[in-house]
Amino acid sequence: MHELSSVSKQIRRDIIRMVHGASSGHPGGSLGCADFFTALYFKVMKHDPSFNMNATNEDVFILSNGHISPVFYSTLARSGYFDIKELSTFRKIDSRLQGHPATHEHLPGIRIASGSLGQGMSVAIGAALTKKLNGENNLVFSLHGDGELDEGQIWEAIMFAAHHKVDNLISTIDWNGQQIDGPTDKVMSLGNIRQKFDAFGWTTLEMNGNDIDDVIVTLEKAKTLVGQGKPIAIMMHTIMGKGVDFMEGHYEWHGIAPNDDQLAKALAQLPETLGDY
Ligand SMILES: Cc1ncc(C[n+]2csc(CCOP(=O)(O)OP(=O)(O)O)c2C)c(N)n1
Ligand SMILES: [Mg+2]
Repeated sequence: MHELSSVSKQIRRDIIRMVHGASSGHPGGSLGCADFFTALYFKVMKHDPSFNMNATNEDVFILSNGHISPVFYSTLARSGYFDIKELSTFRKIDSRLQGHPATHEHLPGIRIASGSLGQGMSVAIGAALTKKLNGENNLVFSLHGDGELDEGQIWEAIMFAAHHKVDNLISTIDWNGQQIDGPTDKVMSLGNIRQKFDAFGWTTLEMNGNDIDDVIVTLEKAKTLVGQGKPIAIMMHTIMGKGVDFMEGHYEWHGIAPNDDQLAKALAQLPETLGDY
């Protein structure tokens, strides 16, 4: 797994440089999910960087918590969807790398606009049902924030997916316990979300989202559970801001950019492994 850890290190470095370069963006959730994105795009998912919006005969990934666009854009660029140089345009006027992903910009790898929380589960279910209708065996993966679960549409979709046996869908929840204004327990307590997904009729798994080996093993295990009549949810424990000591576990880093001093301190902890953009 040595190679993959150098990918996730570079992605973390890209995230910090992109958000600093724009003086805005969301480093916390992005850093926390860097190992998940690395595992998914560099190991687990069958996908084609030449990119076709129809997504036939390949797996599909839907990012529902669109504010963590820095980790998504870096992963796509590092996987060959577009030139890594374009990462320098993040959040700039006329860039294809908008603060929240948008299909209007035609950035390869972006399949839905997201950022308005709560919608991605419904889209992922629609994509999974489409694959079934077309007789395709490929899978749909999705990612959601834990704070995002405060949205009612999510629970309607979860109920729908169980009823309609959408068993080619693997949805992951970034269970970092933080959201925009504070810890999720303080803003609106979620209780035990694994038990909630169980009660709604899903098959559930749990993993350490900052241990790339565990992420790969758990996602591969999830793949063995498809086709059994139930959608699959993975509760992913992560640390907001993972990889930068002064950001770790602090909701304040949900959506602010590091200043020049903080940039230097952060980059000192994140060595350049694959070459900066
Ligand atoms: C429909 C909707 N309501 C509110 C917001 C504002 N908002 C952006 S991110 C966020 C918190 C999301 O928390 P979580 O999904 O846990 O993300 P994390 O902070 O862990 O990255 C909120 C409330 C939004 N983007 N969309
Ligand atoms: Mg969260």
